[in-house]
Amino acid sequence: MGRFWSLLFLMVPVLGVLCFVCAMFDIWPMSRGAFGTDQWLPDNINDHGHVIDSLFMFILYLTGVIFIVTAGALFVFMWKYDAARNSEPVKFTHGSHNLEIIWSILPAATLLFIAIYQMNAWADAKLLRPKTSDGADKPALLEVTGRQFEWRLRYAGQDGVIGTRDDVHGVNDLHIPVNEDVVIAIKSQDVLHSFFLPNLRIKQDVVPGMKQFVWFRANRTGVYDVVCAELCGWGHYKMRGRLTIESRERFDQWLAQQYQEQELTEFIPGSGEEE
Ligand SMILES: [Cu+2]
Repeated sequence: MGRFWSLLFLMVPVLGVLCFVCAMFDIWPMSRGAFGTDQWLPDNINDHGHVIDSLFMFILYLTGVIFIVTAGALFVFMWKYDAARNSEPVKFTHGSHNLEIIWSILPAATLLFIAIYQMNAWADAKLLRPKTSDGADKPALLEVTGRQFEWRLRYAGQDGVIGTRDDVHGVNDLHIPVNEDVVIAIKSQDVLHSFFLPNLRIKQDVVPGMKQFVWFRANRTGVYDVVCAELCGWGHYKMRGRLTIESRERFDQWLAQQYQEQELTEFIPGSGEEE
């Protein structure tokens, strides 16, 4: 019976690794093409996206190797020390100081290495905010507010300042100009959300009481997903929007049109329309 269990446990790394390989190289035997061409990472359309992707792959390979080694060792020990075939009773020891030191230092050194290795990626995503021509921080094109269960958008409008009379408001319909550094201010109105633009490799927790900034440079036009990546309540699954990346001209047209439509229904105090 012990042999059965050791073989069953061996199936975990074998099937696990097989699934990864099939997904990465798109070689599912039965469903080829059924999920689109690539079943691994979504298309990267951010100039800086490859930094995140290579970091992801590096950590995946590292943890993959450790997973295969530990799962393989588990199999070998279960196979070799099967109780049905070993009449000698088990001997217990009080452990080994050397082993303890080795398996504490190895993971610590690995984590330290990853922490140093990813510093440029972190700086790129969190510290080096795009600048304007005079060296100041580039202002946000819009502000995104997460709330259960939608993304509220507020574009700066003509004056380029958020929080003024000409702001353009929207919900879940995010438009961004292509080939430009774009800064977005994000905040939450209620609980923890996570602002996730998979194709731009942007994912940032949105924390109540905190205003944060994300930035990217999209290099391809098209329609993509905006997703919430934090389990934020019963309606979390439907907290998604649409990201349209378009040329600067089309973006300006769209924004002007949104503004006009918004003005049509604007309540103007003192105009007598309230009666
Ligand atoms: Cu959410």
